[in-house]
Amino acid sequence: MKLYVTDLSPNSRRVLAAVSHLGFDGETEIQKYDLMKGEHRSDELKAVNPNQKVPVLVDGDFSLWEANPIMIYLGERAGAEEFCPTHRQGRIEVLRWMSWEVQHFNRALGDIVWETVAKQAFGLGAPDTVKIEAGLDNFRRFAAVLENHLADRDFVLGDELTVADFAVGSHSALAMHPQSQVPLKDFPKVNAYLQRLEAVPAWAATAPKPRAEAAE
Ligand SMILES: N[C@@H](CCC(=O)N[C@@H](CS)C(=O)NCC(=O)O)C(=O)O
Repeated sequence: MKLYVTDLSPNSRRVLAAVSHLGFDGETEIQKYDLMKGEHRSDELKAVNPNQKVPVLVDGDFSLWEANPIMIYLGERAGAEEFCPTHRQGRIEVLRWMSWEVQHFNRALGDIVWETVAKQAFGLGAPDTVKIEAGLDNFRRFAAVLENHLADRDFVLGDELTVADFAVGSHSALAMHPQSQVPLKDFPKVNAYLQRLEAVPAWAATAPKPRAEAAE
């Protein structure tokens, strides 16, 4: 298999972590693009993803883009029933939390950390405080939902890690970054959940590196 990714990207991290968690490292070639250099605007990437975005997984003659379906594909390919349930309720729960994180929770987190962490890391100018405030309002609203949900479980679907956690927790490193301004201390169960995820070996192995190191 071949996986196209980039550094400092929660979408790339979740699929890299899934590859590692499911034991596919040995059979997966990783192609990294530097988005700041426009490397993803290549014909090679366009041939496998007309959006010219990463991540993309190519498995034989099947190319798949969008991070969450890639993780599910890998989970099913591995036959990892606990991590990626195929029974009706589990499957729908995964879909529910993936829809929620894309549309609400990580959209809010992404809006905040783009301004507070990523722009600086990429040298893209000063943070926009209006956008940060809007992101914080949304974050507080949806983090409260997750906080309540985690009152009696360690992970999103219960007490075991599933593919839904690599989706919901995908922004963990950026959210916990000292510059992020994300009010995790107001959501102790969400905070503990993100720490728990960071302790999962495959997740820890894909932690973002500082830009200089990542460029090596
Ligand atoms: N919904 C997509 C998002 C993919 C995405 O936005 N990727 C970013 C990197 S995190 C990208 O490739 N950006 C380059 C561009 O938009 O030109 C997914 O889940 O994979």
